[in-house]
Formats: sequence, structure tokens, C-alpha cells
Amino acid sequence: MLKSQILLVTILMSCLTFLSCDRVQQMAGPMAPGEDTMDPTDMTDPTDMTTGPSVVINELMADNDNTIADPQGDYDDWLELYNRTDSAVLLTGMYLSDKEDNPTKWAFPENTQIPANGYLVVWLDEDHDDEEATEGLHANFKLSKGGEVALFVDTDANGNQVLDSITFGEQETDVAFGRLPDGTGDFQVVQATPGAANMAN
Ligand SMILES: [Ca+2]
Ligand SMILES: [Ca+2]
Ligand SMILES: [Ca+2]
Repeated sequence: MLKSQILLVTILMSCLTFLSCDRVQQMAGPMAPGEDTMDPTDMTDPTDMTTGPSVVINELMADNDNTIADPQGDYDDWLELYNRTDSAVLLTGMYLSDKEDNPTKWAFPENTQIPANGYLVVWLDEDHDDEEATEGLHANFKLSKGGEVALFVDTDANGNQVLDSITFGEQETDVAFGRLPDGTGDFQVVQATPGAANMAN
């Protein structure tokens, strides 16, 4: 009786050895490494509004005569960024520029943050070196009323990445040009809303 039990176990072991890993995998179909651990919720939804850059250029004014003064009381050009995500974004290592051949013209100061679904205004007034201009962000270039380009740029191991850019034509004094709706819409003439949600003209 004992001998026959041992024989049965031996036969079972042989069968298990025959069903080697390769064979089990073949029967289950080809499987890429890690495929069995993929979470289907990790898939990118192509209709998701938040695909693309987290932060975009949202509004600008290239000839501000009496719309809004900067913290030093000057009516200067300005540009508004908008954070399209539900998380604050650190802008360290990112840049603004008005020259495609010099995309890293002005660096955001270390630890500059834009809040979740929030706005950030940068004065484009060349007051970056002004010791009086301690309040507010002041870039080292201005926008041309006759039209030019504004670039929002990140840098990484692959070099400069233009996250967003807007090429605009001639602008009218005290008229803002912005996305409608915020963050995703096409640029058009809008009401001037620096630091707040864009509104139809
Ligand atoms: Ca200024
Ligand atoms: Ca310029
Ligand atoms: Ca705005």
C-alpha cells in the first residue's frame, strides 16, 4: 500500500515538472514583463483636458497704458500663466522669453510656485535688476506692441522644451489677448483679468 502511494506521488511530480513555466506561459498566451501588474486606470485618456503642459500662457498685454499698475506703480507689459492642474506647480528651472533663438531669456526665481488651478502674473518690464522692484516678478524683456512671440520653456536632460508659445500680431493699447476658456481655449481679445479667470470681451 505504501509503495503504491510513493509511486503515485512520483508520477504526480513528473507531471508537474512536465508543465514547466514556459509551457504554462505558452498556454496563457504571450505576456510582456510587468503586463500582469498594469493598472488600467494608469491609461491616459486622450480627451482629458489636463494632458499637455500643466502650466500654459493664458493672457498677455503688450501695451498697458492705464489698465493695471505693477506693485511699483508703473503701467508695464504683463503676462499671465495658468495652472491647469489640481496641484501646485514649482516653476524652478523654467523660463519665459520673447526670442526663439534665446528661449531661456528669463528664469523664474527659485521656488516660484503657481497654485493649483491658479494664476501667476509676470511683469514684462525689464525691471529685473531694479532694487526698488522687490515686489512682484519682473522679467528682463518687454513685449512688442507690433507683435512678437512669448515662450514658456522648461529645461531637462533633453535640452529646452517649449511648453507653450503664443505668436501674436499687432496689439491695441490696454487690450488683453488671452485664452477663452482658461488654459485650453484659443487666444482672442478678452477683458483684462491679470491674476484672475479670463472673461469674454
Ligand atoms: Ca515695472
Ligand atoms: Ca520684446
Ligand atoms: Ca486672466
